[in-house]
Amino acid sequence: MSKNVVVVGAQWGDEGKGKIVDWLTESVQGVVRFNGGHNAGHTLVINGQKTVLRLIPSGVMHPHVKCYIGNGAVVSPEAMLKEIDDLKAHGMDAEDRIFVSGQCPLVLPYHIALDHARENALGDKKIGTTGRGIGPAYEDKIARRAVHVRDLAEPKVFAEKVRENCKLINFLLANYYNSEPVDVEKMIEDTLAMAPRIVPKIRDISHILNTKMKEGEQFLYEGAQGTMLDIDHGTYPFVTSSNTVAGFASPGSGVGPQKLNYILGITKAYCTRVGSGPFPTELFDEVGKTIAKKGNEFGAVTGRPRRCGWFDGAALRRAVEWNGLSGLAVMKLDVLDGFETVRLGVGYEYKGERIDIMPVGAEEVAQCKVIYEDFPGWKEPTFGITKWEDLPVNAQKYLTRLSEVAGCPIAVVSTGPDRAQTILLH
Ligand code: 2SA
Ligand code: MG
Repeated sequence: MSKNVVVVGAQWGDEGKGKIVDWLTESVQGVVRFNGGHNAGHTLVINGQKTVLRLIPSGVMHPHVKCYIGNGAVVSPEAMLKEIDDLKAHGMDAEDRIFVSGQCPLVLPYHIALDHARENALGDKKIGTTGRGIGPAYEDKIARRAVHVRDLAEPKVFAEKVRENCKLINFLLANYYNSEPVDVEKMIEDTLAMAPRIVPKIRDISHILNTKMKEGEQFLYEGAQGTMLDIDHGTYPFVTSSNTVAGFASPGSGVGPQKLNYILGITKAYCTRVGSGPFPTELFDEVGKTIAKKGNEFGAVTGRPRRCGWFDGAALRRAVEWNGLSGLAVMKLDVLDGFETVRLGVGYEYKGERIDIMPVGAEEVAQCKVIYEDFPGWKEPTFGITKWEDLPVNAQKYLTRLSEVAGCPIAVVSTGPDRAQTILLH
């Protein structure tokens, strides 16, 4: 795969980006996060050991790799340090290889309090957020009142900004949401106590990346969440608060779009979603439960059970367009082993017509009835297979049609959680 690669989730998140980024990291010098925060949960299994990464890029398990958190991400100092300490406790000291843009908005306890209060107030209309304060932190950014990572270097400026923002937030919490206001001075003190470990990590990430690319270094841009959760294009309002599509790797890290050479879309061989919102191929029967169990489909951050369904080709087609995908990595094929029949969504019936691409907007998507093609399943296990020729013929046929419906070639097939359990096609 060529030079600078962007890896994005092509569905609703949890496609297995962590494994692929970790795997591709062998051949790059740095991995860059450009959106989201510690709402992401990227699970890696290396030599049988499981690690969950949230904010730290998934390339961190390779000691030669530098990890960059670009300006498009939001940073909780507490979550960041906890993750670094957890890694250390697992024998991976990455303290000196993690760098953060001073321009990243901070996620502070007041954002978390507001996230919870909003969700509670929405009742059964709730978004199903991860409760990590991500939405409110991006709200501050767009409203031009964000407290940035670089403010941690200026305690006075930091405290003033937080105090000012909390006038409004505490008013809302107490008077509108009927919930506990935040102890502002304690929050300032606790956060500033973490500054001595965060401030030394601040770098001009954009300039570093541009300089190093000129010198011939290669980078991986690691997206968080998935395409259908994109704030602009996803099933709004059931989306996250950042752009999850590949194009955002550019403004989210400060490199020009022409520097991004290959866009790899990660998809499962089936489909999952966590949180509320429409999901046309969702299964409510035993098959869905079997997929959830075999695929161990629980939120890596919150532990919530993920909703499961068949592969949705009409949604993937959209992801191919929105991201400009160069290739697909199809993950967790082995989870489909042993089914009598495997179904593939190839389009929808929508307003009495057949369409082959997902419509835009949550209400529109909710009205879609899926048109399926059925494939005979395969009895032989695909688990751990490393060559396309070794896959059962029925699995090959299923994947070939999946690629055709999505309108994108398959570059990688994953047959197990370990780095080694991977088929590379081109
Ligand atoms: P938020 O917290 O404001 O970003 O939530 C808004 C929506 O975005 C969804 N979202 C996610 N969907 C899948 N995976 C995510 N990360 C964790 C994981 C999720 C977890 O890897 O398993 O542990 O629950 C993630 N992060 C945000 C969220 O479900 C809302 O629909
Ligand atoms: Mg995840």
